[in-house]
Amino acid sequence: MSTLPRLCRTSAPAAAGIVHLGPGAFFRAFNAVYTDEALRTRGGPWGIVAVSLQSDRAARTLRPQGCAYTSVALGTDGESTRVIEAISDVLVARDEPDHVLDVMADPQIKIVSLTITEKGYCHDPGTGDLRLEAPEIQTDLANPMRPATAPGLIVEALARRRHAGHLPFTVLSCDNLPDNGATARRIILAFARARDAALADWIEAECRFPSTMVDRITPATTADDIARVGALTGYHDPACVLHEPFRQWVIEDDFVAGRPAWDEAGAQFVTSVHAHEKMKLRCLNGTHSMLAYLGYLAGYETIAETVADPVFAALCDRVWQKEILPTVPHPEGEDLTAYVASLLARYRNPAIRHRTWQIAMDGSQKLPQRLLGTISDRLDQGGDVAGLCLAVAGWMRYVGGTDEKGAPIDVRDPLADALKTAARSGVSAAETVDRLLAIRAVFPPDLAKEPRFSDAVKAAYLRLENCGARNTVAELVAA
Ligand code: CS2
Repeated sequence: MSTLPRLCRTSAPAAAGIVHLGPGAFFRAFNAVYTDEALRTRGGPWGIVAVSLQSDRAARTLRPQGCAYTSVALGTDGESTRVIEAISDVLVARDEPDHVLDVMADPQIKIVSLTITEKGYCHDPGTGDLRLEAPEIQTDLANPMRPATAPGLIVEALARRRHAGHLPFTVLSCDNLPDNGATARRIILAFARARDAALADWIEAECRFPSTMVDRITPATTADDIARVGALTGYHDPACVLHEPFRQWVIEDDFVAGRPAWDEAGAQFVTSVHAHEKMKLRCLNGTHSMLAYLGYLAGYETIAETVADPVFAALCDRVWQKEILPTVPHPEGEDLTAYVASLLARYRNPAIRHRTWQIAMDGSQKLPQRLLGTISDRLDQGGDVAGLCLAVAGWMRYVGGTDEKGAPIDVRDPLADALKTAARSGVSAAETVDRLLAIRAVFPPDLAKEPRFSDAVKAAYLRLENCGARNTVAELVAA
């Protein structure tokens, strides 16, 4: 138990205009920080009601401190701390679904934003379609007034607004998905259509789903972080969040009924986020996942430790230059060479302890947009994909659940059981790879049957088994 006084709110909360689903570390380091700055400069009814679907952790930690918390930017030259007061309340949908739906149906709420991670969309990451047959979706369709999923909550809230004659809200996806606005739209319309065609038609005509590109490296908060923030600020704040100084938010300016002045806080408003999204998902998240699997197998705990090893830094350079950048359209105002150089500097930041294990989570949901789309595009160009295929092989080796020293890996993934079974049932490396490539939720059939891809993954998988991750990476970058 901390002996420090509890952090406490100092200003009255703004009237709520946003409901945010998924109040994890990223939201507290990103959306709420931008909103806090917009509220401080321009004011307005844009307080945030943060809603967890299941966990009561955010409510338990934030509510006793009036929903204020400390945001700490960890730079290479020291840290800077700020108290964020943009959140006006925190609710848990599992415990009080009616209250959450009442808030979401209130016409004062103009935006429902989301950081629910890839799996929160209940979709098939390979195709982008809602998994209508998924048990949690079937349960929500059978009890639409007591939804437990994000699509279920959003559609029920929109149904109530339509019934009351109100405008819908803007759905603002802030997850690392391709075309995240369009993906959210497709899923919500599919869910609504399965409930009521007229409701789906109304949502299709009236609702807005702008896409966004979000970027700030934010590891999960640990007990050590809470103690460190206590030492820095003199307050006990279990809701604190530690992140890098860098941030970038690119948003399509298409809202039903206004938005906070996020541009005052540096957000970029554009008509299409497509090029920025490809740049970020492929260059940053693609290499993050690559470093997570191969770095973990090589025995590294964090991304900073992994890229401190020169062969891994060289691997990043190789895949950016030869494999990823040739597939990325040029976003206006960006210098792609400088962008990837700055990524390596961000990864190297020793103050950020971003665990390879954390990033390795939910690979089945991440691989398509982070690695597989790039591989398909690069193969279409007749280009090199050796590094990215090694990353896919690293994932396959990781989901088998045993590390290079024979110790178990705690694989967290909605498909963990199926992946482990597939990864362990092959009698040879080639057969193991074939079994994993047959998983349609992850690998599009055209790519899975492309020999330039499958042969490279098989060769890489065999090298990983025989020589270990570090040697395989060293061999590739020396070639
Ligand atoms: C990371 C991202 O955990 C992960 O999968 O790749 O959370 C990454 O840190 C952010 O997208 C950076 O903006």
